[in-house]
Amino acid sequence: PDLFQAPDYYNLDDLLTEEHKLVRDSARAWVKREVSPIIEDYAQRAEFPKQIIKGLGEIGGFGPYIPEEYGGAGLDQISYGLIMQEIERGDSGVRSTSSVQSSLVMYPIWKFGTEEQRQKYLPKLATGEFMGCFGLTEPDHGSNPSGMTTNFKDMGDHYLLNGAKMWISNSPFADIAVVWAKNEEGRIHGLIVERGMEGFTTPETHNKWSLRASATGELIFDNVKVPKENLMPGKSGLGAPMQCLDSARYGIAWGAIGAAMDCYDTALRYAKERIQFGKPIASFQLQQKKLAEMITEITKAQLLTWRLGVLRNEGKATTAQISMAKRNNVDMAIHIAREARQMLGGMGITGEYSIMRHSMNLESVITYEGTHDIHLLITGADITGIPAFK
Ligand code: TGC
Ligand code: FAD
Repeated sequence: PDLFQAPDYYNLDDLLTEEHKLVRDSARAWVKREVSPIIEDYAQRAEFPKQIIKGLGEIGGFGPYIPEEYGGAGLDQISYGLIMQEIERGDSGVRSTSSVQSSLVMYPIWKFGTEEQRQKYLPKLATGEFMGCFGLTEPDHGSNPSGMTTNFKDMGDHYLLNGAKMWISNSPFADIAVVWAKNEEGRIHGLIVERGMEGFTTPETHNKWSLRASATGELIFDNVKVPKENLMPGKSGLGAPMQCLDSARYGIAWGAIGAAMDCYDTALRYAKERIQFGKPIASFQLQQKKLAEMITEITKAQLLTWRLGVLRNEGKATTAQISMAKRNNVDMAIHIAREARQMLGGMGITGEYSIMRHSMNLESVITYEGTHDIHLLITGADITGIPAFK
């Protein structure tokens, strides 16, 4: 009773194990205690609440599926999804921090790094002692990362890195950056760049109206000397960062449900309490239509992600299946946020309620990790065999 309301119209709980429910409920309780009471203020001030980092590590928010021997939580993909859902019920920006650290920093080090790199970085990333960021997007290359110009040269005893990345979540405070850059043959590789390396700077991006509680910035490399042991040797080519994106996009598909649930719960409660024309607004058919459609869409999204989680646990989920879920669920959430905002009338635009913040946050979520258009084209390419992006 102490926890958030959680729409579960099709008894999805029956499909979860005791461990799934335990993991979800501890994340839910933590978000209610540590995130929800403070997040609106931080978003209004456009500041990342650094004090939540330790707690995020404790609930499994950093590397939920990374093996315990490296400090991760060793959980399955459904538990990972449920953690993302609960965190994003609080705020998409906090979920971003968790997604980046888990799927875009820890995942590549775990999958493509050397044993020394795993030992050096993963346990500290799992607790939040080290924070990481992921540099793929550049000022001139967003949807088409393969065109990147950031590059490194082999100087014998080290690499020399030059270029710039833009729109990088966590960059202003990250201790390390997983950076994707081309070698002299034009092949993409991942390098671990550490704060403090000469020529490496991370200016913050200001004046965002979206994801205000998440810090975003650039990564600038001006003749940065990167030790050779910082290259991740396990995989090269665009497929390496794309494999990380598969994991992060899967988490976002779950996270978007959390934001939608919070908007739906808020609108339902408000509609039952708000009296106009002598009746609760929930008694009017137009408002019932909005609520009924919201719970229908949330339920469909829950079933999609649950099945996708099972496929991922079996190692069978395809990139195109993940694209479909990311695209559908973020679009679902952004529509629900907009309808829920209207149901609160004027109150909906204030920070007294979470809806407007979710609505603005979701404008980033529908753009990052592949835009709404790009995910549609990935589905199109998958079903026709003809990629339309080129
Ligand atoms: P394409 O020709 O399709 O592929 C190039 C090579 O990569 C391989 N590949 C994959 N391998 C493994 N897993 C995947 N998911 C893969 N996807 C592609 C592919 O097999 C091929 O290999 P090879 O050996 O044949 O060379 O590449 P393309 O250049 O045509 O681009 C395809 C496209 C447009 C779909 C893709 O590049 C794309 O998804 N663009 C969107 C970019 C994007 O999502 N950026 C995200 C940046 S990170 C971020 O936003 C973090 S926000 C985090 C937060 O705060 O939560
Ligand atoms: P563009 O690629 O320029 O796209 C502009 C428009 O053109 C879009 O509507 C797009 O759908 C459309 N378009 C592009 N190509 C096609 C096509 N072939 N056919 C049809 N339409 C097309 N990146 C990182 O690497 N790391 C991060 O941590 C990170 N965090 C982010 C945080 C925030 C808050 C934001 C906003 C972005 C972040 N990104 C990050 C970058 C994000 O991944 C890119 O913004 C995204 O991939 C889109 O690239 P772009 O902004 O350059 O848009």
